[in-house]
Amino acid sequence: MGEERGSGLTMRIVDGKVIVCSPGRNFVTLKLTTEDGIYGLGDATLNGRELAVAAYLSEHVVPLLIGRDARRIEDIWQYLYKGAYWRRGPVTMASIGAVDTALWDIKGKALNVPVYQLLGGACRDAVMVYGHASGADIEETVRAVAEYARLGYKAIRAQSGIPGLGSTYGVGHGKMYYEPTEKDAPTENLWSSELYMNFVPRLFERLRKEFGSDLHLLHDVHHRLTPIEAGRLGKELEPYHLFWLEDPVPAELQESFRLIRQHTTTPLAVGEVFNSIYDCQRLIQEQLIDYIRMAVVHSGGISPLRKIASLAEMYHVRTGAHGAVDLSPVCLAAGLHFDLSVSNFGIQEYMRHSEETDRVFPHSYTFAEGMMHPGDTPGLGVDLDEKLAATYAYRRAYLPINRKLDGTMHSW
Ligand code: CS2
Ligand code: MG
Repeated sequence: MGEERGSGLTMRIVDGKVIVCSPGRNFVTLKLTTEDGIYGLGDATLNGRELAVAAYLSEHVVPLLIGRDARRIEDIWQYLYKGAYWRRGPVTMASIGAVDTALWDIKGKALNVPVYQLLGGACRDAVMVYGHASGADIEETVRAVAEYARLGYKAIRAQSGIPGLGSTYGVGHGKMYYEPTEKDAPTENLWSSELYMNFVPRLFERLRKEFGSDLHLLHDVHHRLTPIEAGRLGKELEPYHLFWLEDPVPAELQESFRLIRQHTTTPLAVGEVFNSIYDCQRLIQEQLIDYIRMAVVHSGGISPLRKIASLAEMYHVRTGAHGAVDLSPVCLAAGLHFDLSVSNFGIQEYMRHSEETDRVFPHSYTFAEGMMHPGDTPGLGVDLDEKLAATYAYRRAYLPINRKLDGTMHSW
């Protein structure tokens, strides 16, 4: 089973443990241990559906890994992807992604190098990240953007409450931390595309007036518009030179981006809910987007994400990985190694984790002047304090849902 001829060495996987904890929010982590005591971590968190992935891993994947050679990363990925018969899907891909990430971590530790060195080495000194500024109204959002700029961020995503709508997704309660889920049952938000589209250009007009043209400004539509509405919004935002407009429409229908592209030069970013290269191959090959936002955990790991980045590179599409709080520090670290090593990196999302989360996942990555670096610790440079993790019990939590003013379910 997977022995390399002539090497005389093996590094058998002897244990696989799935750790579910909730230091401020829910995380699922896979820990694989080899016969020589080296262990690797992989993030397997699927926000709001965590236990499905935990069961997939512990019931169906870990038993297959015991005795397998941890050095054979690509072969194990193919074995789990093709061998499942049921390819793709967020649960499968988050599970495979956790295995792949843990194996890269192990290989880095075994060879005593940070993972980015295994991926071809650094293409840049550090990785530009964007932070999340939000407020209940324009004035509060302006203050939040100013705070991020003061902290050194070169790129800031701005979201604001919309007059006439009670609560809006993407608008945080606290200052620096934003948590989208609610315990026990989903919050129901009200939505009006008309009110939203009339408001957003005013927000960015104000932000450009306040901060000038150098700061990168981003905005997330959260899949809420139709293609023609997104075309109009993109066009109206053109004078404010956004770095990107994210998830303008639900993206199951890749060709819908043709319509948006016909109407606007505002750069488009999409992909946080994708889990396979087949979710974005048309978007990339027809150059319908500018940034692909898939992250390590939900795309099936570092190995497949590198293939997606290579496809994107051919078509002038850059990466802009999802990095919200539900992607654990293990995924963030894996993302930073990936970001540092691919030539067509664009930007990395960085939503700060809570202090509780950071204590459970000690890490070597750092933030300074709007840039991040994964550090030079062998492997990914993230650990998991299992004892501390065990003090934070899992609690069911859901992402909000969205209804139009007449009660119709709307895209979240
Ligand atoms: C958002 C996230 O970070 C983003 O761009 O869209 O808040 C996203 O909704 C959550 O990560 C979903 O789990
Ligand atoms: Mg988003």
